[in-house]
Amino acid sequence: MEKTTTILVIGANGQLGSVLTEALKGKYGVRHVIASDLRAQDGYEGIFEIIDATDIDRVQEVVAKYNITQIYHLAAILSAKGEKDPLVTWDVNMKTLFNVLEVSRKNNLDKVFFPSSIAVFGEGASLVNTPNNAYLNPATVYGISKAAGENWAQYYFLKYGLDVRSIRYPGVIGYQSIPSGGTTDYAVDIFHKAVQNQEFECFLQEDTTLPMIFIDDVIRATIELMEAPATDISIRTSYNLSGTSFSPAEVVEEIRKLYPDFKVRYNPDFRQDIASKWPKTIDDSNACKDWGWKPKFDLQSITKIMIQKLKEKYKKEIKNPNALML
Ligand code: NAD
Ligand code: AKB
Repeated sequence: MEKTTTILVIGANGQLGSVLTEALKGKYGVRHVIASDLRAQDGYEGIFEIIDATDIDRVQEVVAKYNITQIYHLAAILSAKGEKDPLVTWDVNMKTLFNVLEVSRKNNLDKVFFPSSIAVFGEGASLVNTPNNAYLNPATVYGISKAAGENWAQYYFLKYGLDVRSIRYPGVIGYQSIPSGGTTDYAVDIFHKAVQNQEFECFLQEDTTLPMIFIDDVIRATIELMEAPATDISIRTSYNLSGTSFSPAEVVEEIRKLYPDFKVRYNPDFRQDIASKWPKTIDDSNACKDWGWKPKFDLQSITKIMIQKLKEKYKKEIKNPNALML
């Protein structure tokens, strides 16, 4: 008899987790997706468990309680925040991953998803059209933890046959929450400032081009990879993934088509050093070939949707000052 797919999402309150959990519930049913994070989510509709993934007993307890068959392990400390306390970042990012891999192996889980990042690359790689197998010499503790994580994912696959799948996400742009702790976060914040008619202070230089992706594309990519036949997965470290690429100056130009008076001040900080060592564009031909990846959103369409959704959000908030984020 076929097992019922039951999914545990770790880090479900975050920028990605909050949207991915809803997409998975739509696909597998509310009773078959267990959301979890360090703290409960206000008003969450569905099953939610508080899990600190550094505690392996707690991960095991929830996996056993719901007969979990797949884990999406999203919990991590991101690039900019990670530099504030490198040892804590290493500890959290690696311990949570090892706990997920060990519990998954011991409980014979069907599949595990572990997101990596463009942060695995550094100056040793060609930063234009960066190939999947480029040399990895990340300069942040976050990037080091993701590069190590990719290799551990492959190790568990080769040694134990655990079906771990991974994508190197670009910077994710979505309207559902305000990200924090990342180097690509400016590309979300800038839209919030534009629709509120506020000046935007950008922590990156205007010509810093980075790979970015719209939230709908990233959720679709994740689910498409996880649903691909195992025989199609030729990369067991992590897949490069491309959405689009742009600089702050290019987003500003696009926003000014709708808000001609939008003002920006450039005030680069330590995040500029991080961004300068990341790719500008990504070669994702392996993802295209293996599981048919094709992005749908470019800067123009992202700008249109972000502005429209955020305008609706702020209008709702003015009508009801107690309204929650979308
Ligand atoms: P986020 O910071 O918004 O969310 C991470 C969540 O993990 C938070 O809700 C946090 O409370 C939770 N968490 C942290 N420590 C935990 C622990 N010990 N146990 C349980 N939960 C814990 O991050 P995000 O942007 O949603 O990113 C999700 C994943 O995708 C991360 O692994 C990140 O590295 C990766 N990623 C994100 C981006 C991006 O642009 N957002 C890009 C590349 C990769
Ligand atoms: C960050 O900026 O840290 C993340 C990422 C690209 O991994 N958005």
